[in-house]
Amino acid sequence: MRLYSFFRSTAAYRVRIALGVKSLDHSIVPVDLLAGQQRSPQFLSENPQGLVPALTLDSGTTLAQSVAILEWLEETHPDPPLYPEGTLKRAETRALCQHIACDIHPLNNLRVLRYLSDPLGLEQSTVDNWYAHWIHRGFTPLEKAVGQFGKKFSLGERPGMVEVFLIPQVFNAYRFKVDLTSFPNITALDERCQQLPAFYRAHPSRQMDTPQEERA
Ligand SMILES: N[C@@H](CCC(=O)N[C@@H](CS)C(=O)NCC(=O)O)C(=O)O
Repeated sequence: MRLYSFFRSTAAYRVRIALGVKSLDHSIVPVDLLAGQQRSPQFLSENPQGLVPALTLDSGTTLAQSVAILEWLEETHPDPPLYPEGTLKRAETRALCQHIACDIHPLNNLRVLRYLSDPLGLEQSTVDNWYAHWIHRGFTPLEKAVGQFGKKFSLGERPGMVEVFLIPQVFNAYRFKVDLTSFPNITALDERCQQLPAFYRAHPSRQMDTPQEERA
């Protein structure tokens, strides 16, 4: 499998974590979003949506959209599972994941933040306030949900789909210097996950396209 990725992309980071948790062999094809490579004819021929991640399977088919890719990985490589047992628990997990993927991430992704600056003309400080506002609104219900994991993970002794979505969003919030002191459960969960090999290796500071100055 080939994962089209950008080191800092939170949506690609989700898929990198899941590939690692499931120990699936893959190569990474970096797509430099800052240089606009996502709009190149070559990349658009792989993923007409012009976004990372995209996953090219051994059959040659390319899947787009991180949620679709993660669901495909879970269905075709169920071991270890990223969802809990039981239809209700799985629905609750999907609700948390979609809260992040649909209600937080799209408001704060690269093209939206850029549009706020140009053409809308907002100052960088106002764009930063926009970013922090949506993180605070989004993290408030998540903080309560994560509190129920105690000092463990969403699946008890191990992390699952909630962490796959949440940890990249926490990374991005830190990158934008959002004050996360009112989210101690979330930041503690992030620290626990960073100790685990799949999360450690998927981190944006450890990718082949990570610039020297952003390497861990
Ligand atoms: N809903 C998509 C979002 C993908 C997305 O927004 N990717 C960003 C990076 S995190 C991207 O490729 N941005 C390129 C651009 O905005 O031009 C998913 O979950 O895969």
